[in-house]
Amino acid sequence: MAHEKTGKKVGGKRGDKRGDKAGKKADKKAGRAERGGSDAPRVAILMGSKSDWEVMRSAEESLDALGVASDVRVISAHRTPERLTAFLADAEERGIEIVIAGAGMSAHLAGVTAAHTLLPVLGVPLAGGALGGMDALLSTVQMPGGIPVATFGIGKAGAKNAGLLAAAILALHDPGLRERLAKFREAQSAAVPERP
Ligand code: RP5
Repeated sequence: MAHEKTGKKVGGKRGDKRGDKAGKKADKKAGRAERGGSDAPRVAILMGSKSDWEVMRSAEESLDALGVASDVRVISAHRTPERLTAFLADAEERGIEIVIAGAGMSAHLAGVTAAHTLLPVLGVPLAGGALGGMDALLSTVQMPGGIPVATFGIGKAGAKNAGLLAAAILALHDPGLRERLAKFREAQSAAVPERP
């Protein structure tokens, strides 16, 4: 279906919401520039449903904080399969180096993504449904040998860490990012009080 192939970005509502979105986008851009990063997305953040965004935005936030731009999409492995293959077909050409995929329930998004790309895939299992995320965790982590998915913890901490690990991988060949990552770790340590 044509609309599956376009893979619109998250949101895209009319009126005030569009204005808000444009403002937030401009803020993120300015923030990344301040931190010495760039606007060209190097990481794709995919999620199976718009309902996953509240959690998956932690991945975007951790990347933004390090000056790494990401391309955020709602793509379901089972509801919009063509959108997934179309997105992955030219992802590398567009500069994407790592894919983060978050999904809930019998979460096959990360596995199917890994089947269609040679890029590293970081899977984030999401809570939801009757089993509280255990279903998604097991679906994501138990990949048969041959097509790897690096799997994170369930929910926000997993999404945040997926963003941070993506940055650490990119930092292997990006000294500026490595420095920002080191500063982030220093600030994180400094923020831990010695006494409660
Ligand atoms: C998965 O099913 C999605 O990743 C989401 O976590 C879950 C429920 O999706 P919705 O019914 O909220 O769209 O595909």
